[in-house]
Formats: sequence, structure tokens, C-alpha cells
Amino acid sequence: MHILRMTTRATIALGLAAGAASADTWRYATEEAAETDVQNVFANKFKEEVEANSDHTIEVYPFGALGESEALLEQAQAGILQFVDQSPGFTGSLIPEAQVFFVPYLLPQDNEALVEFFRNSVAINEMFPELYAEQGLELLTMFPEGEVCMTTQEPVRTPEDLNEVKFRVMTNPLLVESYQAFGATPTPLPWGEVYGALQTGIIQGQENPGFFLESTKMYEVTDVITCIGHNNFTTAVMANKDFYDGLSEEDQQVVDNAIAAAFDYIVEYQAGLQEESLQNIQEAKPDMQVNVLSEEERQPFMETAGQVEDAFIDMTGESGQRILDQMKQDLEAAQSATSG
Ligand code: 6CS
Repeated sequence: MHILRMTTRATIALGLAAGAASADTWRYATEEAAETDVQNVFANKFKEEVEANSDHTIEVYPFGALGESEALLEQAQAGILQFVDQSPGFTGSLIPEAQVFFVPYLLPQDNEALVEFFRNSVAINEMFPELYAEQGLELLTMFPEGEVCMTTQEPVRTPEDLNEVKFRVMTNPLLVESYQAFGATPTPLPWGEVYGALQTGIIQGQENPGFFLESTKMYEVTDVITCIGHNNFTTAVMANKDFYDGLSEEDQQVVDNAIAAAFDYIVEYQAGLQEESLQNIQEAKPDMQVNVLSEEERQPFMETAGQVEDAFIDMTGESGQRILDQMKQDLEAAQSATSG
């Protein structure tokens, strides 16, 4: 008994001396509200993995609990949150290079190539982490959330149909350029204001992936969905950098492994999700029009890509050019690794 007590005391002392990991609670906020929304499915898988492989606990805060996306990022930079999911659509105002994800038709529409790109991209896995680190953030992963489609009051078949349509975009300058090039009047707004602004007619359109159009009931306040294949919604998960750097190697490994597992999980989760969501919307509102534009109809939208790319380079200079060049190289590699 005496020996046992001595051993326990010694173990505790040794553990403390070696800085043994204590069981901590880590806060993780997302930009999406529903449990079935992609960011929350990712966050909950991450939580499950971390909790299964360590003594730590993750508290997930879905959208609504702690404020708009911009506030969440500030909280992560300040270390109030240990983890945050923020999409380049918002981070682009802080890290201009992150706007590269809004050059239309840059990302492939083929899902296999898209996933291959996110997994192996040098731009994403080596270049972006340096830019995020300058802002006090450890970039853990980026992943796609699904094809973005527009929802509007009237059908959109050509850029002329967007003339005088006040179209909500996330708050970054390149998205403004992109929707201007599409013929609309872009209106940057935080997410929390979008439903009300559509309802009151302040704006007449917005864009998002199918699952989000469904869960946020965008079909209640717009009548037409138009898919032109111009983009896939990209998001990013980050940790506060000081927090991450201060973790033991073992805990960093737990975090990295949990991120990798959640990435795989989210890829599976999204199989067929876009089609299913659009179908559910049509069931919920049978007179909702869902239009998938033909290759020919997409042409004038596709032709805007060069002009938006130029605007991106104007905004970001050499650093943006390096990212864009690397991304194109990564995209080519992903296409050839998955074709045939
Ligand atoms: O459009 C937005 O602002 C939101 N869209 C998605 C799919 N996720 C979060 C973001 O806030």
C-alpha cells in the first residue's frame, strides 16, 4: 500500500515535470448552423476523433452562437477559440491571396479531380499555411463543400438577366469583381443578413451550395436556382497558432490525424449531396425552378474568368501570381492523376 502510494506520487511528479498533457476543453466554431451542414459534420467528426484519441474535449459552436464569421476569426486570432472554420470568402478580406478561390471556373467540376486537388495541392498545403501563419493562424486544412448555384427571383440564362439584380456576395473584393463581370450589382453582406435582405427585397439574389440552400431555406425567399458550374464552395479550418505551437507533439498528432479523418469523412458525406439537396428543395417547393445551364449557355459566364484573374493579380501582386500559378499546376496534376 505504502509502495503503491509512493509510486502514484512519483508518477504524478514525473508527469508534471515532463509537462504531461492535461485534459483540456478546446472551443471550435463554424459558420454554419444546422447539424447536417458540411462544416458541422466536419467539426463533429473532428471532435469524435480527438475525444477518442486523447483526454481533451471539443466544444463545437455552430453559427449563431458566437457571432458572424468575421467575429469568429477575431476570436480565434485572440485565442478565445482554439479552432475555427472560416471560408476564403470571408478570409479574403484579411488574406487577399485567399480570394483566388473566386476566379470563376478555376476549380474542376469533376469531384474526383477536385478532391485529389485539395489533398495534394502545394498551394494549399505549403503556400497558404505561411500566409495564414502571418495572421496568427495555423491552417489545418481546406476542403470543398459542393457546387455553388445562384438563387434569384427571376430566371438567369445570360449575364443580361443579372442586369440590375442586387446580388449578395461574401465580403471580399474579388467576388464583387466576379459578379460585376457576370452582369450583376454585387452587394457584400455577412451571412446573417441574407435571408432578411432577400425577404425585404434589398437584394434579389445570392449563391451557395445545394445543401446550404436547403438547410437555410433560401427557396422560401427566391424562386429560381441556376447552376452554371462556376465554382465549388471552399472552406478552411484553422487553429490559433500560439495554441497549436504550444501543444505537445503527441497532441499535434492527435489534431492532425483528426483533421485527416474528418477530411475523408466529409468527402464521403458529400457524395450525391448536391443532387439530393436540390431534389429536397423541389419537393419542399414544387414551383421552384432549378435550371442547369448548358455548355453553350455557360460560355459568356466562362469568358469572364480572364478578367477576374487579372483583377486578382492587381489586388495581390507577385504573391498572388505565385499562388495562382502553383494552383494551376496543382490542378493539372490532379486532373491527370484522376483521368483514365
Ligand atoms: O454564404 C455564406 O456566407 C455561407 N455559406 C456557406 C456554405 N457556409 C458558410 C458561409 O457563411
